[in-house]
Amino acid sequence: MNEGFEIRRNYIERGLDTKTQRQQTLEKLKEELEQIEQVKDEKEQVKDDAERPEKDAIERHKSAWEEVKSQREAEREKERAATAFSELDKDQDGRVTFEEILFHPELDPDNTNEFTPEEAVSLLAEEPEVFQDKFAQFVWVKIKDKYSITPKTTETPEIPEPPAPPAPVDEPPKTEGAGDEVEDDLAIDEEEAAFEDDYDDYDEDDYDEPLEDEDLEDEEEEDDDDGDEDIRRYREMREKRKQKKDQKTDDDMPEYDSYTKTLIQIADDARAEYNEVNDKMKEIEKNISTLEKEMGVDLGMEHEFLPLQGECYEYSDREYTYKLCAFDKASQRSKSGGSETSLGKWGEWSGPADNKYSEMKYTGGLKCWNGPDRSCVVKLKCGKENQLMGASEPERCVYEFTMTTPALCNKKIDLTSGNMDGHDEL
Ligand code: MAN
Repeated sequence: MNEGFEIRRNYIERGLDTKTQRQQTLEKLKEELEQIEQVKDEKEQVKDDAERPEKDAIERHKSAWEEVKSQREAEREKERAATAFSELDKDQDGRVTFEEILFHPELDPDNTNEFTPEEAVSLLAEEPEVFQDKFAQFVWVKIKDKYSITPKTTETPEIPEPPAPPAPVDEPPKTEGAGDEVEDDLAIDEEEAAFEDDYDDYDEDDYDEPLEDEDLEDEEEEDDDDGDEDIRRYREMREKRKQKKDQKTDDDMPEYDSYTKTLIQIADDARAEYNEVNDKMKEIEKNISTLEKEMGVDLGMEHEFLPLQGECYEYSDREYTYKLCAFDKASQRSKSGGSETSLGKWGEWSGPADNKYSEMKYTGGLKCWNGPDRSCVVKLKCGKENQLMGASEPERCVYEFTMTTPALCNKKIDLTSGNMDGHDEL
């Protein structure tokens, strides 16, 4: 008791010191917060001011690009109409007649087997024949979705060849020609699809690292290793596809002009500065909230429980290891493994009115099956060390820890007289 009494004195000193320190730190943090809030507001203003012209310039660039694209599309549409006109105009007399339209049964408006002259006339804007201008203006839009080019020699309709079956995966890779881009793409698609069908189980990521030269040599020697060969070809395909994606085509938006780029750069800088200050501010707010939480805990009349705050203590019986993190949480872990079971979070001092600091209560732990949320009471008594002395479960899911702490040693014995000379430090 006497040793504990001395330690308690020290605890009180530390407790009061820390209390003052915390108050000072909190004040400083609050000042910093006020200042940084101001800086943040300023940076936000600068950022907003930079983002407005940036947004306008980007929108201008984009809408100019949209304009170009739609003009190009209109051009292409005109070309398509001209090509169709020339193909439809079988006798090349500069007019498309309803008789010529009848060569295209796919244009039948009601998709019946019978494509009548009346129906053909209706497609030609109710005329028996149209010139190119009128065709482009009124007719093309009505037929373009259904129209399909047929071979010029229609006397004996040709039966189209059935499409070639997809290339089997163990065929040698096709040599790349200066062929049509679309066809090329389709070939990659087909080959890739065939590969993926056969090699569903491969995890692409497993094969992402670049092949060493050695590996390639090995592959050449060990021809029987089809799997590796396929993987290499699959990678080649992906690489080809990637290169295609990276190439800029006429359909990609052109780079921003230098004026817009400058505005974006200015706005980027303003955003970066704003974010930096904003992050700092959040950090300060977090520190304030942690500190306020710590300061919100009742650490005894003289702050004598402060040295326990943030410390954890353990006690093991045959089945479980119990843990108390003072003013934070209590838990239980089975010795045979498994995860920690929460027995409650710091709640309140729950001792009797004349000895309030002799008992702590932790509540709201993991729900007990068919029972209450787990909770834990910690019975404290004077001892020269902070130590968990026991743990029990007097009722199912209601736990009781016993603990010694010098923080409760508020009496001193006169060793000569045996008198309890101590009294509350107060
Ligand atoms: C676990 C432990 C015990 C508790 C039971 C209730 O086994 O938390 O302490 O009694 O659950 O089901």
